[in-house]
Amino acid sequence: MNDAWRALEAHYHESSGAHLRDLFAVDPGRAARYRIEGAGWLLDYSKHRINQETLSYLLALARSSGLEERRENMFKGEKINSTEGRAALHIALRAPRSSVIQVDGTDVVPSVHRVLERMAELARAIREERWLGFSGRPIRNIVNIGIGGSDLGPVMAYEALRHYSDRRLTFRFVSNVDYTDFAEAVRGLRPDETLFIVASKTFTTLETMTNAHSARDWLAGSAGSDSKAVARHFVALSTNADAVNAFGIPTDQMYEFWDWVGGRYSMDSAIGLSTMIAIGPQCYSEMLGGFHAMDEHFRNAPLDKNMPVIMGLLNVWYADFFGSETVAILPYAQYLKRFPAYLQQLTMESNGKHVTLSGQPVDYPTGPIFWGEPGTNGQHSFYQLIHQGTQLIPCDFIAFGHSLNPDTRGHHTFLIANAIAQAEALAFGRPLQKVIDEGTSAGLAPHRVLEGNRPSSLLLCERLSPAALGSLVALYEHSVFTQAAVWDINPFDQWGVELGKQLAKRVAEEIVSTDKILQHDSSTNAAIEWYRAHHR
Ligand code: G6Q
Repeated sequence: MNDAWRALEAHYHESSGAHLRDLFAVDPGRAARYRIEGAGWLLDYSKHRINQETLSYLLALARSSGLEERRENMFKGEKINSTEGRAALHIALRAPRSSVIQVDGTDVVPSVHRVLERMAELARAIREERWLGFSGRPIRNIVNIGIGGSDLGPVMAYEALRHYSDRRLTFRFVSNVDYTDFAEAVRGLRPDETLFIVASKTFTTLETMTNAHSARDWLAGSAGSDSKAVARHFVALSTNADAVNAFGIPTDQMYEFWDWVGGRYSMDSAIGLSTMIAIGPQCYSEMLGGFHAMDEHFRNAPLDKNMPVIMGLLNVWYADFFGSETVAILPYAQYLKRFPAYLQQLTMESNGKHVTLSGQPVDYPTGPIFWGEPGTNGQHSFYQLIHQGTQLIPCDFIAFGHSLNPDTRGHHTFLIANAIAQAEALAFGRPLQKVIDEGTSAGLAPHRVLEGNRPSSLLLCERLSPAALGSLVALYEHSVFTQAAVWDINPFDQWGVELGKQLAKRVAEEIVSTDKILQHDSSTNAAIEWYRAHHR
């Protein structure tokens, strides 16, 4: 805890009692003051429990944590993922052809564009019906098999950009090792019209490889044992060429990426192949343009006019000083229905860390829990708790000026009116006197009071275009980075997921070999025995 932290803490104790009603009343220019534009997005953060002093303390904290230097190190390709000895260079995935970004003395930009060109060739071949299945029929169905970072980005992007997709093609996504996921995904599909994309950075992930083998069996059931015929129905997205070959996918059907692309930062690497097939190379390149525009904003805008920096610092403010444990992501756009799930991985796998970069235990809360649902659906379910519950839950409202499906009944206006109104209700509430003045009985009045003073950001954009999605994702990537810098943690590793994987392997072996003596705790032993007895 440094001086900047202590100064912010003192400021919190002095200022946190202020109500947003008063902050707005004394400052008519508040909305204009707390507003940033960049990369096609407008951030209104005036409904946060901050004043100019708060901002200066937060920015001082960011500077004292070395945010600017850390950011430069990321953009320069330094091995900032120190626990894995790797760079974290997702910004190179969307860098223009003319950029030079070096890792270990080699410019990675030409390789990025080479893979993008190969992806575009495949996307065009499928969209122009030149990629044929074993019976000579064109591919109509694309099934992405992957999990975690190799699934959440592709699913989210497909749903988000569905409006731009080639509607002749069917897209399905298989992630869970539960066979049901695979069985339902291929239900009704013709094998000779189906292409499987096996998306796995390591090509060793249990879930993905199990599903990939089931896919091969499913195809072989129709195509027979001719491995060349089967191979025509598989492409791989990976960093592990040997494992891809061993699976039987020819090298020219592998689209590579690199160890400096983290799984949850990979939706715009080769992992985005399904997205590119869906929306076409042109739209995909517009999406990359959106990512890049936000990268430039993050790298160059002054900290106090920097959207990801301000959003990241606000998360720190609530998590560490107000004790908020969660952040709600509330997109008022049905196409963004998987965006909260995507952000859960990006934020929580990145910043759910208990030690600093040097391995010391942190003595302050790190990554809050991210969750959410599209508006207006959430309003009819959990918003009650956000308005009147005992927890303080900062909210991100995301809304667009235009619908991609215009209507004549004013759906979009109702949709956006709700987003705006919810932010207003959260901030200003409904005080007791107003409730009484409205004629509510004394007994009921306390139940109808909304204390307000509940913070939110409003993120606005013209329309949900590929570029808008790219810049939105990059905005959160860099906000996560900002928080990690302040907390002095590594947002690019995920050691916490290892133990469960190892134990699952051991348990699976013990279930199969029933003669093995169980040496876990009594509860784990009992669960294994229960399954051995029931799964016969
Ligand atoms: C993401 C994580 C993790 C990873 C999956 C899939 O940052 O590393 O979610 O993406 O475990 O890994 P593979 O792509 O190697 O199959």
